[in-house]
Amino acid sequence: MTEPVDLLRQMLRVRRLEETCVELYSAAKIRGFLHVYIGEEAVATGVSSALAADDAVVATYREHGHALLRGVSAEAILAEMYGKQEGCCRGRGGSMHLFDAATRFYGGNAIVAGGLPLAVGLALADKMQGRDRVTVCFFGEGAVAEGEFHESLNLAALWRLPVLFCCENNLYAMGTALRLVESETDIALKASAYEIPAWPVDGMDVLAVAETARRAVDAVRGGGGPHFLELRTYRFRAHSMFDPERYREKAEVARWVERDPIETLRASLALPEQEWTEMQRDVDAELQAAVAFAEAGTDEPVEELTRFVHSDRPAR
Ligand SMILES: Cc1ncc(C[n+]2csc(CCOP(=O)(O)OP(=O)(O)O)c2C)c(N)n1
Ligand SMILES: [Mg+2]
Repeated sequence: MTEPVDLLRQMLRVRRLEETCVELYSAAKIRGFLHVYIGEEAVATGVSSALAADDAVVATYREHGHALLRGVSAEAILAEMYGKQEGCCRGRGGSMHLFDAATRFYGGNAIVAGGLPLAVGLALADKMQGRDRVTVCFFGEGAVAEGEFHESLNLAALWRLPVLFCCENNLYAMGTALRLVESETDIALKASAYEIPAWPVDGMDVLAVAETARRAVDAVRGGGGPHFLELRTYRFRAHSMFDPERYREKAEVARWVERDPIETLRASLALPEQEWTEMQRDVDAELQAAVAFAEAGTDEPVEELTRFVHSDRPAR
């Protein structure tokens, strides 16, 4: 089991990565869309701590932290966002489409609910090949309104596939509040309707997330079929860098910020000030090196831009 202090460090790495992205975006170093995970770190950190090296992760466009936790380097992530060749997708994916086959990180997906069928396919392949691997699929509660959510849960349950569904319920899908669009807002209950064991989890408490995820992953790996976690969390920042946030009250945001997962764990561990300072220094050094790496990266030559768009014509 991952030590609590290591969970703290991992959450801090995700937080600093996201804060760095915001700074770089403001400086126009990163362009396009940018969605950050600040406030939700306990979810990806706790779940990732339960995974083995050859398990797979599928995530959304809010996935920088998930990639980092899976083992994609901060260098490869930032270079990707800069659009540099040294990025994990040669700079062609950008913020929303991080992907890395070596760590079995299967994206980064801009389509709401688009990752669910992909995860079910990965899990089906593992089951057919008799491989002892688990696929974890992260998605927002906005995905619950999509047909793919229901199709994917149904097939995963019917075929008893080794997939762990992790719904990051942060209460909003862009400006749409969950309570205004779903007749049943208990998402774990919805998943239970597909005969999938499903639990709500406090997504601001990394220890609770890690423990529940460990049990769920063990059950999936043990042949128990798909499992489902509804991780109740909150994003502290806007949906993306273009969002005036007119759909929620500042007081509501402030109430959740009081439950900051990093500050909560730090307080409960009573970490000595010196250890905390050192941890911050190490994480900052990692990110400074990653920024320098991305800055020094190379743009793809213009003549290569059509490469990978179509496959080369096979020789006859
Ligand atoms: C199929 C589809 N419909 C609409 C959109 C536009 N869109 C982008 S993000 C988003 C909200 C999704 O919210 P949620 O799933 O709760 O994830 P969160 O952003 O809260 O992490 C929407 C509707 C999209 N990307 N894909
Ligand atoms: Mg949401």
